Amino acid sequence: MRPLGRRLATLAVLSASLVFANYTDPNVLDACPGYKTTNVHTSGSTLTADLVLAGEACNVYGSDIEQLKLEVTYETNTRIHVKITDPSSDRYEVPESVVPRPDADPSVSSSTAEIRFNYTASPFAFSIYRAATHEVLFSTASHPIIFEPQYLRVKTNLPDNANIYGLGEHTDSFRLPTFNTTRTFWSRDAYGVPTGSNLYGNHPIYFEHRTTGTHGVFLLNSNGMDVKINDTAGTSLEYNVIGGVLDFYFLAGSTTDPVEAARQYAEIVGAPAEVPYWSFGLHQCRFGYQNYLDVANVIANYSKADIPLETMWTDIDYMYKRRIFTVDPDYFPLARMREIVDYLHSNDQHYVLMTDPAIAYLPGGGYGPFDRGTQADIWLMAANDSSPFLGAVWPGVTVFPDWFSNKTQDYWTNEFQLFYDPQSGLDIDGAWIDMNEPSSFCNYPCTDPFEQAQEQDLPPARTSSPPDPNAPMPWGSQKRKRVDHSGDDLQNPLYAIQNDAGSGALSDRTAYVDAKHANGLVEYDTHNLYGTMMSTATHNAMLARRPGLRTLVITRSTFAGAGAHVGKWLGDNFSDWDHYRNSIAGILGMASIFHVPMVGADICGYAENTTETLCARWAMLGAFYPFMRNHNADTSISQEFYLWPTVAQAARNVLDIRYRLMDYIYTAFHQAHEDGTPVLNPLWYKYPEDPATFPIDLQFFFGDSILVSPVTEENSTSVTAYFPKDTFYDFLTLAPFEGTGANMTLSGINFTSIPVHIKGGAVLPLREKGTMTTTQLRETDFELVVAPDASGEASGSLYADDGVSITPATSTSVSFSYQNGTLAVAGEFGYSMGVNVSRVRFLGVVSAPTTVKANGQTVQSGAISYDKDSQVLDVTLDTPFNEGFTVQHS
Ligand code: MIG
Repeated sequence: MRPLGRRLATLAVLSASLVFANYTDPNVLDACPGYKTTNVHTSGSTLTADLVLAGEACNVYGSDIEQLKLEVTYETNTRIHVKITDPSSDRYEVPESVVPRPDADPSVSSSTAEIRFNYTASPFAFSIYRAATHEVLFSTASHPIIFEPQYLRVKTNLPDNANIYGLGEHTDSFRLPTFNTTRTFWSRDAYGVPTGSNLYGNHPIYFEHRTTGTHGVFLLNSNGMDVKINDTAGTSLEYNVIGGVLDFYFLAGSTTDPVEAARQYAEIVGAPAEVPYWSFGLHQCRFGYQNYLDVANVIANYSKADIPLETMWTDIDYMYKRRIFTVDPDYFPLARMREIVDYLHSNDQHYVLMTDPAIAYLPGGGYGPFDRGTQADIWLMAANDSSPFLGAVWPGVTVFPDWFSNKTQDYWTNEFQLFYDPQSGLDIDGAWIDMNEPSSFCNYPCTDPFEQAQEQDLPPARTSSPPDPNAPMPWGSQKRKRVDHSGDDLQNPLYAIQNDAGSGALSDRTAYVDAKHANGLVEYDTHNLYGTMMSTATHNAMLARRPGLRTLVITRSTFAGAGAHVGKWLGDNFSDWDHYRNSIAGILGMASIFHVPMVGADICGYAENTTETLCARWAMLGAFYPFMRNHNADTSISQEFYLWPTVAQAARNVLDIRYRLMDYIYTAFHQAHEDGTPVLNPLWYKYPEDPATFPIDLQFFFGDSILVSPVTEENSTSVTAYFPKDTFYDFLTLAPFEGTGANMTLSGINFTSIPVHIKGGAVLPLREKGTMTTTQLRETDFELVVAPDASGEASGSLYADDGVSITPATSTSVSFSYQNGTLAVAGEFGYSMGVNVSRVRFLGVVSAPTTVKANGQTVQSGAISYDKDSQVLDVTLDTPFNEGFTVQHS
């Protein structure tokens, strides 16, 4: 029988609009027969059954598969795995090598689990509900499952106005709209990161929050898909997937703490990798530094402006004809580049270079990276499987490494060793990987004249002649002064996902869907994994260069699980206020849901020209991105922070705050690595019963307790922000600030300040002051800020280690607790921090103390100061931070 799609296509000649209306008409899909359940077996934690087509096939986008296999496993008390496959064929599944499956706990059964699976036999429909309350979380009732070679459909009913988060990467609101919303999953080079569009990465997980709890649903599938959320005939969420299998993980989350859903998701995709301490410093980058002197001048200028620059970056400009693993001998000569790296390293600064996946196709051209890859036979192959797949990227015509080949890691590691050799090459500290959707400028061979030009092996357009190869470096022979500051139709499946690349075809501007990978895989299925696989390979290559040391790899394209290896930036935004604002939802998605917490947007904006006020505001917002990098497009005006007085001052002010908080956020990253606790929190994670917090995505928590409420409008010096009913403290004055559970307007916020509040209930280990490098910062004393909640209590923790080792020989874990006027500091001090606790600052102290004791001994009055306006009691200690102690005031 001809598939309905084709039949409709014939009709389309008569009435196109009507036919396409039918495609999305839920009634057509809901009228499909679905399956009936037979052969049900249950044992311990599993249920298996056969699903047999329950009526005449509807063949919407291909032929309905007659019989399916259902497998339900209670994997943990909070996780149910529901898998539906076609036993008669070898369908693609996301390889274990890319996303290793989590272990199941054999002691778990359906009677212990917090969520349960229920089904109706005919037509087959299933639901997931909370055991304790019978609240239904997911239900396919009255929406038959459709399973065809290139079309899978599962649809669940949702509560009206459901609070759905996730399903990224996207630039939509953090809480997704529940009407007319399609989230498309298909990696693409998404210049301008438009809203409502598929972007670079794919994370098919959502959390749904209700006042009764938060749960998660993860569909482990890397094929192209549209997830539609609609409110016609009741709110619903529908998966439309063009391949693979239905591989769902349902997470119970929690009825009280939303963060549990995040922790449970980490059990599947892996908790985030720890990053080096230095990577929390400020990063400066741009596309369009013309030559090595430009780069050197930026380094020197940051130093002159007393703005702490931790890491310098260089984009593809350094390459010879934009070929990876080369330097331009005229503009970026190797010897001078090595000098820059040496200078940076001798000043405790760092260097990162870009590496793209696409490799210049230069047979017989003597280009080692191409020749060695050809020799090793590791290229992604064209559909004919006998010649490499060709695209057109920066160096002209290119081939692409196939990360599925078992020889590709060795190849990549070797290329990294050769080019980034500390002795003879460029000793980078981190890697930046771009264009790994993978992106291709045209569907090669290119037809458009502009695209044809890209195909040619041209040197980049340089706007100046080469610099003097022997020019003096701007820092002379001086070391930088340390300033004390801080079978299918792959091309055209009948169900067309809403890909925004080029004309919308799956192969547009990327590897063709019929390109062949090793192990018999095709791009059609694995496309969404390319960036993540390159990430892992790059992470491994960097580890091989510096065994045992953590590394910073920042990628553009990600799939679920990428954060266990690498961090990411949010790609090509614009220098405008919309992108400034929506960056918050972007980082929240990555850090609080997808577990890619080392994330940031291009500060001051990438494309087009920034302005002084936008850049000032963005420098300050960006100081609360976990990954803080100023980056800019080649045709945009320069935007280093020192270029405008206001921006420079804004940067100095906020970097002082960021650096003082560095051990706090480092501790949060360690915690995330241990158990998946997010390093950023949307407000509703902390106030799950307050519906006013559910849509908020212009404020967020940096770590558990730092509430950031940036100014969000151009030219404004005020912000109307929501303050939950709770006790807060102003980060700078430390004075109490009562949230009323309403919007409050903060005004008089000049262009060098940003509202930051401490949530009551926290003890923060802050460095005393910011410094010019993170190395200096680690030699700076701590002060403990005790910010009690309404009941007069507070707690916190500190984790410290050498900041670089994957498995540190020693570490320090300190816990702080405060109640009844007593701060108790206790812990394991295995790692010697070599600094003091200079003082303890008690906030919200309403009257001058009568006595203050440290370790039970009365503290002399000279060491105590109390300010009744700000209600801050300071107790100077100057005690080595290598053992526990108590401080008590009454
Ligand atoms: O086609 O390397 O998103 O950060 O500056 C553009 C040049 C390629 C895109 C990245 C951007 C980078 C640029 N790259």
